[in-house]
Amino acid sequence: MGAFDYTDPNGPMYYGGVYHLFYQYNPYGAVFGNRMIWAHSISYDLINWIHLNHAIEPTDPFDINSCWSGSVTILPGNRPVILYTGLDANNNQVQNLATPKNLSDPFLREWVKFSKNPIMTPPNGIKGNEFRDPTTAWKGLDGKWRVIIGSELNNHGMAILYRSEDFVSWTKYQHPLYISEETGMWECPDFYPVSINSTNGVDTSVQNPSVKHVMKASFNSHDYYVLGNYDSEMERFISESDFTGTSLDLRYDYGKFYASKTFFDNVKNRRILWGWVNESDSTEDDIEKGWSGLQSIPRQVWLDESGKQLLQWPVEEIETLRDNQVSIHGKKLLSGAVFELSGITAAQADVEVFFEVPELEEVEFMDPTGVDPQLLCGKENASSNGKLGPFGLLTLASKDLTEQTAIFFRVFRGPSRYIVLMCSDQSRSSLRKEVDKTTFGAFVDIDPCLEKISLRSLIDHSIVESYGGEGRTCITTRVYPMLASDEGMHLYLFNNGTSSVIISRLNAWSMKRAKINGKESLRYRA
Ligand code: DQQ
Repeated sequence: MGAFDYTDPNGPMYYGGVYHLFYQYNPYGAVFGNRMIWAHSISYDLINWIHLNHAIEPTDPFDINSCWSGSVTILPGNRPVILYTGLDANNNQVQNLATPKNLSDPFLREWVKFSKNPIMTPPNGIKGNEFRDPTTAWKGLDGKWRVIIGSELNNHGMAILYRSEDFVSWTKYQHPLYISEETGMWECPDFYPVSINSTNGVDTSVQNPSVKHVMKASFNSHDYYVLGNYDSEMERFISESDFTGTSLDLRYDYGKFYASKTFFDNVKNRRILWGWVNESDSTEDDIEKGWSGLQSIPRQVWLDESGKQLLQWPVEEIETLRDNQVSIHGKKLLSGAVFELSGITAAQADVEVFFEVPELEEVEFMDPTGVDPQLLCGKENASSNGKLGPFGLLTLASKDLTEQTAIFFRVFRGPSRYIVLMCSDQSRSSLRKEVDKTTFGAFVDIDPCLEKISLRSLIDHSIVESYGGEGRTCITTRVYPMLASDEGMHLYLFNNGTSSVIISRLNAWSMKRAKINGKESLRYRA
């Protein structure tokens, strides 16, 4: 096997009965390199994949130093086009167009670069290395196309807006669609509508009173989003809050998840989100193992009923990998309990559990104002007892628990309501010293008086993707257990709080391996 680096998802789409995913890829090395390309894989079900030849590689003056991130837009007549960032011969970032050579090939194996590339170059006042990552374009009510490009000016991250009648000649609009007050350079922006009263997704061009818009930007190693309204006449996105780059912002994921991108799947009427999950080990480790970087399990994304945040859930197709199942109903986890969930493969599993917390009265008080939940999770880790919590899962654990990745909750009484904290504690995930074991954490917007506290974790050797509160808070982590071999991996439920909690319902499955190029895939074992 050669050495490969996989990073940002690019241009996801559904075309001709096939899901397509392109992604940033270095065919020459295990880590990011100076000739990144667009690799291309296809799938009928978002789970089993076939790798095709690379779609776009550096060949011309307008992309000779790399083909960086971008998006697909499907033009009327079902004609997909790629907009991507090229690093030109002077290492300036420019936007280029490519179209399929043969539209009747559902695999869209070959792509042709437009002869008049580049179609956008860094505008006056914008640095040549701060102009990248075009979004999927949308069509305004006036019939013109719009697209945004990530940039920054005087340390204000922004989305530069371009408009076009024909998708070929683009004019920069007089002002950006959005400028943030607090952030630096924006990478991989995403801008799309979500229904106010339905979990269905909508096409990127939809503009009507039944939608809100999401603006996502990647910076400070995280994917942040704000909700708001798109005023197409004024060409402004009016956000309900601004990006601050702090723990106050909404994020798709409070662990490892970056440079993500959504697309509208018109077959199942849903919007799907892909994100890049990077490594927590060192560059030297990546070179030794010969690869780095994963794509998340694709997630369906929609607006929560409250209108205040998005919800995310693994696409339903992941359930086709479920194998033998274990279930639990109404089991009490006493203070100090560590209960092994046997009967499934702990190294590769899908677990969904609902906790009931009957003893709410005496929980500790916490005023969340100014509290950074990630720091709180680091301080109050999985072994530090509270009243209600920590309780949750010990994943990828060795039999003696020397190695364990704990995903857990704590409940506090706040000034006006209960507060639920969700943590992913990597501090004991591996005996290896050189890996980053930062603990992650975030609040989950649920009231435990009214609903059970749920956790779904997708576990696969070196990755745990966790969904708290039925998709309100997501945390993805990469871990590298040493002691726990496949057979020696264990999965536990635990309660280190002084109060009991009840597992009102648990379903867990061993997961089969997905097929890559028709064969069972390699495991994500580091
Ligand atoms: N990765 C790409 C850039 C993008 C960055 C290069 C984000 O286009 O800004 O591989 O991870």
